[in-house]
Amino acid sequence: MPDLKRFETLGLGGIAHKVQTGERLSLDEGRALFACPDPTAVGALAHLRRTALHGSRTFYVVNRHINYTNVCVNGCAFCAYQRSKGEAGGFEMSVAEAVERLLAAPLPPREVHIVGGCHPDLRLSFFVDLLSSVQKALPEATLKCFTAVEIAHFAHLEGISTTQVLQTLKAAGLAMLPGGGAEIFAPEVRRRICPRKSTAEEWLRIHGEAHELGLATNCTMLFGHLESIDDRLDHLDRLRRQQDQSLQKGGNGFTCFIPLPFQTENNAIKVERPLTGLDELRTIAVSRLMLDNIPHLKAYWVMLTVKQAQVALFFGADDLDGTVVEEKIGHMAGATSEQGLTKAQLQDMIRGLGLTPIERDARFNPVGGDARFNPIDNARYNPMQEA
Ligand code: V47
Ligand code: SF4
Repeated sequence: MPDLKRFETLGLGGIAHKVQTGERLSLDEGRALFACPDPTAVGALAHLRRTALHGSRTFYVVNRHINYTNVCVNGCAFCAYQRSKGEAGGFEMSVAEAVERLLAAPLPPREVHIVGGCHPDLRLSFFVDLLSSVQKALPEATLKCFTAVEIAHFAHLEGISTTQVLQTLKAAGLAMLPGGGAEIFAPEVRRRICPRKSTAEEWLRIHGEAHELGLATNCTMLFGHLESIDDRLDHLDRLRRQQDQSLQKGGNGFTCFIPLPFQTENNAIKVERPLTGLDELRTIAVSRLMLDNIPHLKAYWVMLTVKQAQVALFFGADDLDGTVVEEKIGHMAGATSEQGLTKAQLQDMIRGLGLTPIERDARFNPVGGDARFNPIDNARYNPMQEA
């Protein structure tokens, strides 16, 4: 039973009541959570919500990231990964090389995560070939590839609609879009950090189109750069409104939200006050509480560090992501985490926290020996109604 007195003393009594009944929190209530002097109380509320949704279950996936090029026409100010065409350090990976790397992964990946820069010359036929070759080489894997920003770029290069691009890629094996490219939706900040990238409206529209076509998608928020607390709340609110719309239309929706703390190295943004560990945890917790219609929240250890990701599992997160194997975007911007983790490391880490590891596929269906857990029963479990 939650200690309601503790939340009342902090002025969070009304919010605690809503968290118990599953009622939607307002933006003002989000502000109160960010302003609360005790971040551990905010974390405790988020943990109640996480536990109501998933019990002690903590998901992980055997996956492999492939970054096929770092050549990009967008030049976002926060990006340490991007190079211009012809610039030293730029690279393009061939289809054969991508397949070779995937086949060389220590375990066959169940989720293949492919993203890259917006390359001026790579045409849609290249990506169709890439998807069908990967699917042929790894028939069991779910292909989670290309951010909405890349989809918009392909459509621009081909002179066709983003829906047509999605249909073409779906026919070649695409099952999911990853959540990248959302950054922060507030137009004034977006103009300063990624002026050439798709707008918020475009990003959300493309995810809505993907949902209607039966593709699942993830969503992200890049935080800790030039945005305000209100910008973060606006971002979360736009995501949950898009999710309402997608679900009302009967399509798929966002499966998982990934909060991405800004990595400060090798890029053009100078932050006045870098994020503290508690800022990161509070933002994760508020996200869990505001995003009442998105089932999963990822503690992405690559950006958080492994230790902070473990704490995040008690601040609202229920997923540790995966083995990853090789990651460039965060590490080139100064992420100090490992390059990859083994399945045994992920399991031991989760068990060591007293939580229950569940191996999942890209859509969060339990797999292997863990397939006996029924995700629907799981969602009904509510410890707040037990006492
Ligand atoms: O869109 C770029 C971010 C994202 C920096 O969907 C940075 O399952 C922090 O979206 N500091 C790509 N972040 C990563 C991403 C992702 C990762 C894992 C899983 C999933 C998923 C999605 O990385 C970009 C951008 O927002 N990024 N530079 C930086 N300096
Ligand atoms: Fe290009 Fe993505 Fe980097 Fe922006 S974040 S410059 S779109 S690779």
